Amino acid sequence: MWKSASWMLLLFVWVWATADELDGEVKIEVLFKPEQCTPKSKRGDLLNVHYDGFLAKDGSQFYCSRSDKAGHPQWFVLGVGQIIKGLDIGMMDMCPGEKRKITVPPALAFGVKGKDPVPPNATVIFEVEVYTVSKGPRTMEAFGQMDLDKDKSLTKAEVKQYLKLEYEKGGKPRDDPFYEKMIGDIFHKNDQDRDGLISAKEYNVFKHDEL
Ligand SMILES: [Ca+2]
Ligand SMILES: [Ca+2]
Repeated sequence: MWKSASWMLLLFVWVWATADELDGEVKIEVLFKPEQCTPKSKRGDLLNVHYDGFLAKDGSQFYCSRSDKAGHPQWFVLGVGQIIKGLDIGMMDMCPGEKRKITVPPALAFGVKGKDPVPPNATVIFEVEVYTVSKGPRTMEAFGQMDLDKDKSLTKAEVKQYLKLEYEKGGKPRDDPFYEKMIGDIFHKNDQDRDGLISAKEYNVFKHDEL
């Protein structure tokens, strides 16, 4: 008797898991892959990307990074929730130059409510092109690179130096006011005790395991 009950339970769990998987599946189609495909993106990396967003139901376009924010490719840290979940999943293991078409179900995109102009419960398709993949600002390796005098805390000057180098590496150097504003934002968010320094503990909010 207990045996058939546990079989029922197994069946139930299996059916439920299958339905959940179908609902939550991110479909990845590689449109272009360079022959030299390194480095591959992973969680915590800083990506520079152009992307277009379309509604699956009629193919209409709802977003184009090429016509937004003066057409600069967008920067974000992969795998930490800065972008919709479906893209955090669908953009793993990508190298600079690679292009993908990523189909994302509503649960991993804009959900039952949608987000203007994306209607409720919409499956969305993103065409993404990766420009650069670099060590994210949230790895302790990056912290070590930024901490020039190795005193285990970051001054504004140290952070600025690092940002400048990163933007120059990405081929998009910026002017001073741009860095000053970014540093203001970074310290506002991270310098929790307001002593004008970012300590290793204040910095390392995503990856506690690396300390
Ligand atoms: Ca320092
Ligand atoms: Ca501090």
